[in-house]
Amino acid sequence: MTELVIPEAQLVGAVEHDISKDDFPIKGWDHLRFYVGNAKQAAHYYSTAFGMTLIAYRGPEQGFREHAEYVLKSGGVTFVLAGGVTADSAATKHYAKHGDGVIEVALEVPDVDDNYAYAIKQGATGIEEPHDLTDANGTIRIAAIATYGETRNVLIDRSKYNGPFMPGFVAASPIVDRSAAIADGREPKRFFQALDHVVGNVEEGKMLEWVEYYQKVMGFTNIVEFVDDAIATEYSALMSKVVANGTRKVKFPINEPAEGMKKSQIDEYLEFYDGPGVQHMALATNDILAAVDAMRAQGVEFLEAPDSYYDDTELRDRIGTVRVPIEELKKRSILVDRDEDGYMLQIFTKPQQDRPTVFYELIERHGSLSFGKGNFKALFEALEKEQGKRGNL
Ligand code: TYF
Ligand code: FE
Repeated sequence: MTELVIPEAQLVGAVEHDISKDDFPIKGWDHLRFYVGNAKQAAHYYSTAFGMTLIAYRGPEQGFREHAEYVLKSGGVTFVLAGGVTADSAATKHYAKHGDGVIEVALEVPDVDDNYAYAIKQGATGIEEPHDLTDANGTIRIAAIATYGETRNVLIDRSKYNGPFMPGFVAASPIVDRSAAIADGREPKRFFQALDHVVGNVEEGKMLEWVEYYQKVMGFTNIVEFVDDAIATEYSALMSKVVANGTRKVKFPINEPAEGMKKSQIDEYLEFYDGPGVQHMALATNDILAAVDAMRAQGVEFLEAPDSYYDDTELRDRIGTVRVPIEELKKRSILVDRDEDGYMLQIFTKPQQDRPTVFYELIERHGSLSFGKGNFKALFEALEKEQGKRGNL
């Protein structure tokens, strides 16, 4: 299988924009750091089921006595899986309260001190002041500010560093050998290439506060989509707004529960995560069909779309022609939506840990810069079906 190479900007719907004039310039995503119950096993899951490659590690062997941390990559996406080695480590405590979850959403910036100073001036809460981390491979400048729940936005300048990840980490070899699966076409080289958006769930009545927070602190703007009142009460009982930086590489949808006929999927998250946090991460892929086939073959569970979603003539009229016959999408439960700029294909996994909290989206954009508004009804009905099975509706 030859990998179709699509420029990252196109994959994630980025637009032409000069960050040098921004108050809070962002080069792009750096990494997502997770606190998990068992990082060794999670690293194996993300290697097999998500096709990611282990590139770096640090733990007790390197003198880090609290955590074992595994760095996995797929194209431009970097995950750091940190597990507690001791009963009172930060990861162990975080896991006890929240289950597996995201602790850091890290952004690469040109000058950490400038970004940090601006954020603090604009009302952000500092968690770590700018400081250097140094080893034989160079220096990283890093700082952290607080966002919703216990989640942090980390700011990183890695322009003076050329080690495998960050000072203290050592290079590591892949956990699994996928070369045979790639050679015989069962798996694409990468299942996904870039991070598209990271969604936060916040408490009822707090969505606008967090939208305004990102507008003030990071100079983000509110883009397109929101879940309007009609959809909110009839199907999903949630409200959602999206903020993005100037290049639109970094997109943060923020959800809050709304009063509806049923208990909101956002309420279920807030209850089981025990507070606000990252709900889903959208992974941009240049071949969603190959990615879904490979992930399903490894046991990843996706939300099912009803057959009626595809048989609807309204769908065919609204969508027009896409790169594959609708039957190919139907076979895999891949959803499709079109806006004024183009179309996109998307699919959602079921929760990826015991608690009904964090999940993933795969997204293949073809010009479309939005979030699948046309799919909200079908998607939210599928989500609520699962919520009902868990007895949480
Ligand atoms: O990120 C988005 O906006 C879409 C749709 O609880 C969505 O992926 C919105 C809210 C939600 C699940 C999916
Ligand atoms: Fe999404």
